[in-house]
Amino acid sequence: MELKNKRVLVVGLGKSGLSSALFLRGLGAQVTVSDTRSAEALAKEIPALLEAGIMVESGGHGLLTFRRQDLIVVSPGVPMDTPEVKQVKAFGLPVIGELELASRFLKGKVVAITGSNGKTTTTTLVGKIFEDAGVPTLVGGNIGLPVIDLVAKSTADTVSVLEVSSFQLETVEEFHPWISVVLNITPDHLDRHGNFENYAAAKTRITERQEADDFLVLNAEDKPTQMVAAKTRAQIYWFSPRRPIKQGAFVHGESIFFVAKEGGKTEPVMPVAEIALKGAHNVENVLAAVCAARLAGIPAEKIRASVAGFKGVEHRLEFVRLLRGVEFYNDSKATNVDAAMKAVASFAGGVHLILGGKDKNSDYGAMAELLKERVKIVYTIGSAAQKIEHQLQGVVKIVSAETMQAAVTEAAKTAVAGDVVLLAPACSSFDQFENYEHRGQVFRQLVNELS
Ligand code: UMA
Repeated sequence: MELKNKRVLVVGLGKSGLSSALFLRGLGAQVTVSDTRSAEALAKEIPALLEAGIMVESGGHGLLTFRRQDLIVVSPGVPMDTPEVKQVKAFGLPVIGELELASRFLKGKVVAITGSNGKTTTTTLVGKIFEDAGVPTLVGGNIGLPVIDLVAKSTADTVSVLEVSSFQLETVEEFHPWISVVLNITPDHLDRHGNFENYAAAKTRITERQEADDFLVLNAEDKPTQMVAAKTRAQIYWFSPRRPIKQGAFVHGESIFFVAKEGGKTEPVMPVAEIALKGAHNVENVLAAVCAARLAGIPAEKIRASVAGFKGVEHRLEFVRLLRGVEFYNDSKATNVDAAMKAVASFAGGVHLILGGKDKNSDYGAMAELLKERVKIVYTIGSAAQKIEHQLQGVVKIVSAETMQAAVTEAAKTAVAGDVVLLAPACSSFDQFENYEHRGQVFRQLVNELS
């Protein structure tokens, strides 16, 4: 892709936009960045951009700015139905995302991991298994490091393990993973994608460019991933925590097994009890990682050692503290109903659950049965609180806490030894926090300050 002297507009000046703009400028493109945030809000970013010779449009997107370009690169958080984006697409201007831009320059092989839940844990785990096995590995993507930042470090020998979101996949064209993993597809981001079908279709694009010598790893217990199977040319490997699989990874009895080829031998990988992570959903994440690692030729005994040594990722069912017999867990990354249910299901009962934040057009009623079974009290916070209270009325005792501080204080006061206080909010964080990491940090700090 020749970009020297080409006019390129980067839309959005978050992590992806900043890295993309500097990368494009480095290639000699004439770069403009456009962001809806004000110049004051962008005061930290603007000087470095101007210094590099990049033009900045702040405080909104101007249609004229969009029209005067050869290429538009959108950040993941910019919806494709943003009026200016829609218009220039209609004029036939090429519009791609940061992932697509990066994949045109990234050297080596790609392992791409998507799913509604578990992708950060699985990406981190796969990265660790590869690194432990001595594979030159880069880890990035939705996990927090734009893929464009990996380009300079990539070589023909590197494997880039990428967490990819539906937002990023929506705009791919030539993105071509060697191994793709779809962990699960459950309703999420319906505010952005409009409906579940569009969301699932975006996820399915992970395999669009895969060929017969590539691999696609799918969850045999998650129906929507079967739609992905119908759309691929790659070799499919399934995983299941419940039943034997002809080609892929599964749990049988107390152990994990892998079958490399249908009709081939079943090789033992490791006892389930050696997995250090909590929760049944993490067994699925491990099974997916086992498939990806075995397909990359990493021996079972090395995988076993890496998995056993993997203690998990911040903000994902992260153990914070034990206080007077009450355990506190931070699952701030549970930003949708399904993820929150998985977190709750990791505990036998006695849960004090902090729910709420910014609603994503979710149905909290879907949690009713599980909450009745395992949750003592729900503490609501944020702008979704009223909707949650309405949908869960009569299901479980609800305390309207409004803020994280009040929720933590109340839950700590009420919980008794053996109970669990769990932040698994089922909502995004943007009403009260900068992002889910910030929300998790605030929760952790409040918990650590309890006396
Ligand atoms: N903006 C506009 N116009 C718009 C919308 C946004 O100008 O119409 C601007 C905002 O004012 C802001 C910038 O765009 O300045 C933000 O861009 P962004 O939302 O794409 O944020 P980045 O910092 O680039 O982060 C993105 C991902 N964010 C989203 O997908 C929302 C990060 O995933 C990712 O880690 C990062 O790229 C690196 O790849 C976060 C996320 O929430 C963690 N992802 C979702 C999820 O996991 O559920 C998909």
